[in-house]
Amino acid sequence: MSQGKILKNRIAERGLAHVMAAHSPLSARLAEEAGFDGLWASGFELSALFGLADVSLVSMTQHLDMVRAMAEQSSLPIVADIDTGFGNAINVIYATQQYERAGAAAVVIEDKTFPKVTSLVADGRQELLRVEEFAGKVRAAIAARSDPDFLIIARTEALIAGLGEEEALRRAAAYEAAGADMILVHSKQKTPDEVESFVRAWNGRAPVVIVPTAYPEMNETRIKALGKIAMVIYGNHAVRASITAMKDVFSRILKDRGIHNVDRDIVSVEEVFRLQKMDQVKADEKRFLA
Ligand code: SPV
Ligand code: MG
Repeated sequence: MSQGKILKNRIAERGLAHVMAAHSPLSARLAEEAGFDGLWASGFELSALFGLADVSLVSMTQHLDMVRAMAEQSSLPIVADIDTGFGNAINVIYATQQYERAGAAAVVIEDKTFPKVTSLVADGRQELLRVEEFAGKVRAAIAARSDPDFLIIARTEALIAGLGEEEALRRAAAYEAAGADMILVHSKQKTPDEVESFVRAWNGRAPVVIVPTAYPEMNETRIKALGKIAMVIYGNHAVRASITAMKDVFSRILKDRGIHNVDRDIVSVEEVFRLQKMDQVKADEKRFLA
């Protein structure tokens, strides 16, 4: 069964897919063990991993390599964040083919101009493409996929750009008409109201995807009460959790002048061996090393 079909089935079974951000094969495996339904190959997280701002600096090849590596280590469906599609509709064709081959289940393409500026930053320069041009990119992605279950998710940044609900709805309808399987609507308001209002007003057939980073009170109960939302993406919680943990442990080691206190609070080396599948290496040694 294709990855796209697996993701569609999960949504059909559970009503709502919980998708966790990942920036490495290790974080992908941890998300899978925790029980998430899918992985968000986040551009923000991978940029942060390189110490870079999320402004189209990480190349498609770098992101694609990471998606491939995550697909090798986790069986969860991957929703690939391909930003603007790395250029125009021609770039989108190539990107869609590459991400499908890399083992992703879906791509999310956003209607900003290239190079993009990260969505949640205060006073970010948010420029949107003309609706017709972005609809062409959606059509290009649909035409480029080989598996009809590979999901093309169109993301509108109309609310992020401050253009209001009417413009967000107009864009979502145009992208649905262009063939998008789902509509991701992003918001940086601190409360769920803006997105809740959009979802209530949305009368398209395409399910909605949300990334409630800025409005964390949007929990499963609220999402399910709204209906129409098929997927919730926890957009940057892997990298933020790692930063919290590393900051804490690093500062304690220096404060304690040693590792004696932190040792009991961090995972054991044996746990890392488990995640690295060291048992398999030992078994293979027994079998194959003469
Ligand atoms: C990402 O995680 O890269 C996203 C979500 O696109 S956000 O950073 O909130 O725009
Ligand atoms: Mg992104």
